[in-house]
Parts: sequence; C-alpha cells; structure tokens
Amino acid sequence: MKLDEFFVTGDPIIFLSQIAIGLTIIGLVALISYLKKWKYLWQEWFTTVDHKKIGIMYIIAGVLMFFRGGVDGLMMRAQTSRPGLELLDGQHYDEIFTTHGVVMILFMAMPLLIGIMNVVLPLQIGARDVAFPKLNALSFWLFFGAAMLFNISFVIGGSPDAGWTNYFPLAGVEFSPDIGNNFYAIALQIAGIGTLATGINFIVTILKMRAPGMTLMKMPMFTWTSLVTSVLIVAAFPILTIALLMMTLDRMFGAHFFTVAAGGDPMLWLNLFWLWGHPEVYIVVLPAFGMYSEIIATFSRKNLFGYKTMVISIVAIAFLSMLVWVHHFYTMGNSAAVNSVFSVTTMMIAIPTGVKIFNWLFTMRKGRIQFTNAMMWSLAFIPCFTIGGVTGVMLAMAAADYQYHNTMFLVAHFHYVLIPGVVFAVFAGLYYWWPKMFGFTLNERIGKWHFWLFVIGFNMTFMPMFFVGLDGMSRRMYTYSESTGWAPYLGFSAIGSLVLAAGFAALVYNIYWSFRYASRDIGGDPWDARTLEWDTASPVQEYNFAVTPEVTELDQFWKNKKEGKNKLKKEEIKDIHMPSNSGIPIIMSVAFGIVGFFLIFEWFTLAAIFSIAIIAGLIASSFDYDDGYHIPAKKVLETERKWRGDL
Ligand code: HEM
Ligand SMILES: [Cu+2]
Repeated sequence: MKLDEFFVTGDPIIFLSQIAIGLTIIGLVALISYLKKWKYLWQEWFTTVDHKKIGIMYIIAGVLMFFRGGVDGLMMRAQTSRPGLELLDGQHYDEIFTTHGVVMILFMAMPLLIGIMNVVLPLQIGARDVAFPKLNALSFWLFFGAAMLFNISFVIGGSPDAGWTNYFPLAGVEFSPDIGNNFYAIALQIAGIGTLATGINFIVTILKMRAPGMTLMKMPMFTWTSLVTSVLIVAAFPILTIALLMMTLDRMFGAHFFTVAAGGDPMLWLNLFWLWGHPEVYIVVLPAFGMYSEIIATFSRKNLFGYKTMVISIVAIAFLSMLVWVHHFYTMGNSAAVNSVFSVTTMMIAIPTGVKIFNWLFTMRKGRIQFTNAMMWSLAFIPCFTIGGVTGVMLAMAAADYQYHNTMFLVAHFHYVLIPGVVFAVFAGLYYWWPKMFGFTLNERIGKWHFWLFVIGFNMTFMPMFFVGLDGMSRRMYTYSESTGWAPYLGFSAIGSLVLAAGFAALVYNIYWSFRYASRDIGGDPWDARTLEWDTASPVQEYNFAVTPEVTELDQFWKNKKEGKNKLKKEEIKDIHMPSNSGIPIIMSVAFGIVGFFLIFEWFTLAAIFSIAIIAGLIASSFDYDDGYHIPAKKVLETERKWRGDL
C-alpha cells in the first residue's frame, strides 16, 4: 500500500485538518508532560472505576464529538447556502453527511446521555456505584476507542460515504470499494459492544442496588427512563451487532448476505438496520424524558403529575418502538396491508407521548415556576418537540410518505425530534446536575445567552427545511440551481446555523467562566430538589452516601427536608468498601482499537496477532482477585462533617 493511499491527500481542508490534528496531539502530549500530569491522569481518570468520573469522561468526549458533528453540519449548511457553490464536491459532501449522522447519534447523543446516567443513576437510587464498576470503565473505553477510530477516517484511509444508514448495495464493495465503509462496520461494532455492556450493567444496577424501601413504583422518573432505555439497548443492540457482522463478512470476506446477484437481499439490511435503528432513537429520547420530568417537578415546586401514567407511557413507547421499523421504507415495495399495519403502530406512539406532554404541563399548572436555565431548556423542549412529533405523524401516513420520503422535510422532522429531545435535554441536565459533578453551578446569565442563541438558531436552521422539503428538495443534495427558488430558504438556514453555533460557543464560554469564577459555596442541594442525589455533597464524595438512605415513598429526600429528618447519625457511619482502580479496561480498549484498525485496512494477519492481546486481557481480568479497599469510618465522618457542618 502506498503512503498516499494511507493518508487522505488532495483536499486542502483535510490537509489543514491533518496538520491541526498532528499539532494538537503533539501540543497535548507536551503540555501534559510539562505539567507532569501523566501520573495524575492515569491514577485519577484513565484507570478509574468510579461511576461519577466515568460519567464526566463520557460527557467531555460527547461534547467534543458534538463539536465535530456540528462542524460537519455547518459545512453542509455552508455548501448549500447559495446555489451552485463548490466549497465541497459531491464526494466530500457525501462523506460529511455520513460522518455527521453517525457521530451525532452514536458518538454524541449516546455518550452524553450515558454519561449523565452514569453520574446520576447510582446517586438517585441511593447506591455506592453501578453493579459492575470495572465493566463500566470498559464500556467507556470501548466507546472512546471506537469514537477515535471512526474519527480518524477522514484523515487516514478515507471517510465512509454511504449515509449513516449505510444501505446496500451502495455500501457494499461493488459500489464503495474504498475502505471508508469498513470504518463504519468496525467502529460501530466496538462502540456497540460497550453500549450493550452498559445496558446490562444499568439494568442490574437498578434492579439490584436500590436503597431499602425503594420499590419500582417509588423510583424517580429518570431512573425509570434509564431502566427502560437499558432494556431497549439489550433488546436492540444485538441486532446491530449481527447486522454489522454480516456487513463485515460481505465487505471483507466475500460473503453475499446483502447482494442480489449472489442470492442475498439488500432488504435484509434495511430490516435489520431499522429494527435496531428505530428503537435507537427512543434509546436516546427516553432518558431525556426522564431528565425533563425531574427538572420540571423541581422547578415547579410540585411532584410530578401522573407518575403512574408516566411510567406506563414510557413502557408503552418502548414496546411500540420495536414494532414500527418498516415506516423507514414504505416506498420500497411492501404491500398496502403491510404499510397500513406499520402506519398504525407508528401513529399509536403519539398517544403515550401526548400523555407525557400533558403530564408535564399539568405538573407546571399552579406551580411556583422558577425560570432557571435547566427549566428554560425544558420549557423550550415542549413546543419544539411537538413540532417534531406532529410532522412525524404526517410522515407516518404511508400514502403521504410517498411524497415526503427522502426529502428535506424528513431532515427537518428528525432534527426537530432529536435536538429538543436529546440536545436540549443534555443542556438542561448539565445545568441541573453540574453542581453534583463539579461543586459549582454554571453561570445563569451567560446561560441565557446560550439558551436564546441556540433555540433561535435551531429554529432558523431547521424550519426552512420543512418548506424546501415540501417543495421537492431531496435530502443529501449537495447543490442545486437558482431556478429551484430554494436559495433564500437555504441561505436563511445557513445563517441560522451560525446563530446555533454561537449558542454552543456561549456554553463553552460559560463552562470556562464558571470554572474560574463561580462560587464554590453552594451546599449539597442548590436547587432545593426532590430526589436522593441531592442528599450528597457537591461535588459528591467518592463513596456517595455515608449511610445508605431508607426510602418509604416517592421524593423521599423532599419529604425528609420538609420534616427536618435529613440528619446523619454518627453511630451509623461504618467503614466503606470501595472497588480498586484497574488499568485493564483502557488497555483492552487500545487492543480493540488496534485490531479494529487492522481489520479496517484488511490486514488480517496483524489483526489476528493483536486479537491475542484482547484474549490475554480477558484472561488477566479473570485472575484479578483484587477485592478493593476500605475507607475507614473515621475518615468518612471527617468528610461528612466538613460539608454538613454538624455531626
Ligand atoms: C449542530 C446543528 C446541526 C446541523 C447544522 C445539522 C445539519 C444537518 C444537515 C444539513 C443534514 C442533511 C444532510 C443532507 O441530507 O444533505 C443533516 C443530516 C443528519 N443529521 Fe444533522 N445537524 C445538526 C445536528 C444534529 C443532531 C444533534 C443530530 C442527532 C442527534 C443530527 C443527526 C443527523 C442525522 C442522523 C442526519 C442524516 C445523515 C444522513 O443522511 O445519513 N444532526 N444534519
Ligand atoms: Cu423510525
């Protein structure tokens, strides 16, 4: 293989990125060495098994990936801002919408949500950690390794270019002979394994580690949505695993699962992909619903309206989400009867979703609403998401979909679902739980800039797409002529995307500002909240709870506060058992990354040799008899005294 087949060459934008990436890596390594922080990073972060730190690492990685995916989005909007522009050529545009879609869904939405779940879940159920802390670290490092592997594709080897859905036959070797799509097959596979492990980990955590007295129907709503999401992960991700494996066999080993000429069937790919892909969009939206529920209740000073119907509707949504996948290919030759069935199941999802929207509105009714940033995002979510939902029902009608199918109308629809449903929620969740993670709140005033710029920019960017879509502009078009009349809409949309980007910049500035200047004196419960995680210090002590809380009803922490019963008893504090750090997860992930890399380049001997490292890691792991250490009661008492001010 020649060097210029290895590195992507010939495009000035990519050439500049290569230089920038090289310099950034050298700069980072030099900076960390200069500050002598390697040991700190290794001991405190790279080998940690603490759910809170793992959560924070997920969040940092997710924000970085949001930046990457966002830049892709901006480039697409720039390219279509005027008719006939040639900022990107067709091939480059294809690569960018593909990586944008993959990065946003798998490497932005998933890690940000899983990151917040990691931080909050154990705290909310009164636990010390997740059920399998080391596996949790492995999940994170597999995701992170996979994200890095996927991201280098645009400078090394070439990006995938067949869309985030990677439909066959386009995605097969016949029409995509370059290795770009191998990146898709392998990186998603590695990330998927990590996600599946997370799903199992969270299910066990929630079912087995709740504080005494917390029955299923006394769990906070975010815990409920995390549980249901985890069950969906365990139901859906194995399907992705199999589909990607078949894709790998097709592309690299000459199998023909998806090629018609040799007896395969591309529709098999569509069925498998969407049988995972549709639940996947609920996997990312459900935890968001949980966050909004917590935040709206807290800042309305009321308990959540219709808790039971909320639980029922989440379960109903999850169940229905597995039964609707065919709505992604109504136009690909199903019978009218099949289309009708899937049309109906799809529309049924609007019912439980509507129930939830009304529950949130009723929660606010007669509440004493506080317009904090977390609450603002939750409020903006409701109308924006409703636009996404209503246009979704329009798309759900099979006959009408023959008109909208593959147009910008669809692109507008799913951004109206995913951005309020995921991104707004992550912002709301960050503002809300930031003090738990870092011990200070983000600045509310800069936060308002972040809010207004982002929400206005979001609507400016995506609203015009509904109109050009109805006017016949298909999705994934990299250019168009003046005579279409779309130029004013797409120009407006491009400006909107800059406003959106300015909103994101305001968030980054807010984080910077707050790290430097925000007050550290906020206590454990700055929002006067309702659930157990607020019964810990901010930032949370490494052992979470000095004494495991007892629960007799919903919103136990709120009740304790009202009754003045949230005091600790000195006698109850005992030695606390903690798991030890482990280097195995990160080392395993590096091994997975290297094997993945060789597989992508189809250097099979090297891949086989390095797979031995993975197996060795598994064996080493099974001989790891370390059963942790204890924090002495005296030390716990001291720590608790410091932040509680009594005892
Ligand atoms: C930062 C703001 C964003 C901008 C400016 C943006 C822009 C775009 C544009 C212009 C397209 C259409 C490409 C085309 O069909 O020609 C697109 C596709 C897509 N976007 Fe976004 N987007 C943004 C955020 C997001 C987010 C947050 C998500 C998911 C959580 C997302 C998921 C997707 C997906 C899945 C596709 C389809 C890719 C494909 O066709 O294969 N986007 N985006
Ligand atoms: Cu769907």
